Amino acid sequence: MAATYALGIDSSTQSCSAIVIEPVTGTVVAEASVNFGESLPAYGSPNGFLPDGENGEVHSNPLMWLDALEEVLEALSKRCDLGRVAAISGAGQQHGSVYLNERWQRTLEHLHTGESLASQIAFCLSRKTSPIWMDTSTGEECREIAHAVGGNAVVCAKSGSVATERFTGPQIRRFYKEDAVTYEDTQRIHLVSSFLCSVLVGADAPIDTGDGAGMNLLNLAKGDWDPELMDATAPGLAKKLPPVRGGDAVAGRLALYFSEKYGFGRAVSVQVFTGDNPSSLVGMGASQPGKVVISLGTSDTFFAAMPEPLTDPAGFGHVFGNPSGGTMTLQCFLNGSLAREKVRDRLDMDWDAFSAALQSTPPGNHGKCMLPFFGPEISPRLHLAAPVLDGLTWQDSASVARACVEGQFVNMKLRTDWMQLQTESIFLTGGASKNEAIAQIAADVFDAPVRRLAVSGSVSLGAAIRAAAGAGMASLDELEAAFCQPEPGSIEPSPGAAEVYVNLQKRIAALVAKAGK
Ligand code: XUL
Repeated sequence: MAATYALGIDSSTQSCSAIVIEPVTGTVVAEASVNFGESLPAYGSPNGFLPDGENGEVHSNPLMWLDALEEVLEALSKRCDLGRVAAISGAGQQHGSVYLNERWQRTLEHLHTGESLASQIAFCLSRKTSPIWMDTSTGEECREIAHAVGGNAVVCAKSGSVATERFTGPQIRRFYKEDAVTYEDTQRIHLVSSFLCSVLVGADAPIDTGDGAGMNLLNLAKGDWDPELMDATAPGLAKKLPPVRGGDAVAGRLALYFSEKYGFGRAVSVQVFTGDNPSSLVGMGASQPGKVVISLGTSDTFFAAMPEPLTDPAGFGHVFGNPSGGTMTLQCFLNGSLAREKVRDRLDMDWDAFSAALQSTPPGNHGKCMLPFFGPEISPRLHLAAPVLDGLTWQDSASVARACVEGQFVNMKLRTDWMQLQTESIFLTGGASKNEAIAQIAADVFDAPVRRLAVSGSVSLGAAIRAAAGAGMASLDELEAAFCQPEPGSIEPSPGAAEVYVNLQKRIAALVAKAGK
């Protein structure tokens, strides 16, 4: 049988998922997912990371990611003929790092099916656990890195983001300061994405510009490591980092281990892996400028392909490489679903009542508004004990519900204006995107039609699409047309809403300025 399939892998915070697509027929052949907490309880990580980290530390065991990868491939091999896979790519949760010793390269070259990947790679870890994106322990290291290069404006202009706690550079610096001897013994530092890609090709894989930009180490304009940022981070770092490549680079051929164990062919091309957000951009069909993706999850994220490589003068947003070329932007809002849920609970409503409240109140809410932050927020950086209500009391429940959602989207609009995007349509995804009333407010605030995608796993789909496009199985446009179609119908902005929200933007900006004093 001809090799007509492409495989995409997504190693995320809580699970490893994969999808096999057949570009020529536009079909999804098979899918599988393994939840770390449920399927691999021995790792003691019910939510995908080791609980009870101190001082903001959040770590995971990288061997768990390997065991999950094997379980996913095992499940897929029972659902389809993996011998028909021609190309593979993947994505990892961003920012997380894996520390490897001098045995790494040799072990990769000699992977054998007599033992699992995890038991062979275990001896290669110089640091047993990996800090992941939820880790906030590096405030001091961020300040030190920024100071060393002349301030955060310099870090941002070079790397696309100010020194950021969860980013890999500050995490590496903290490790170096805490344990200089083990840092010295570390020969290679990989991201989650490049670690898994290396294992698949049985050789050290590059880091792509999409995921590499989440490290505060990559010079975005040059597409390569920045010597000054590396020096500010830790000594001898240049030797410990793999090379950087664009998202279209091929990392190598799939290692024999996988052919022997799971039935893959002998000539499978593996394209360099990327971060989960860059991969999702592709999976959502938004890799060209014009479409904006808003993902409403535990935290809300806003991302889009960028026409120009700008950076956020306020220092809250990020710029990453776009796996399809150029750059993409990402802005993360901590107060997403958790804030909506807190308001709903305080109003003693279920989601139906919450939606009815949104529908019974007009755009602009008669001037009643809210800064809907419970605890820390990173866009903008504020730490409020409770939301700020303006012209509103908690008794006015329908208006409170609207003020919460309007406050979130208006803040999102304010925080993303620096991107200078010409938004033709907004693609809404994530749990809350199904809520019609919430989607309507997004359309009104951004004055753009909102569409929703049928895609569930946009990260793994993006990886499969990249693999297929990279191997020349179809063009990116053809793949997006076949696999990334929005659900029929769009939600149009309400007439006159745009003017109302211009005023609300001024009010919310004033509340933010006051709260920041
Ligand atoms: C992005 C970020 C998260 C992780 C995990 O900057 O920290 O979205 O990529 O999904």
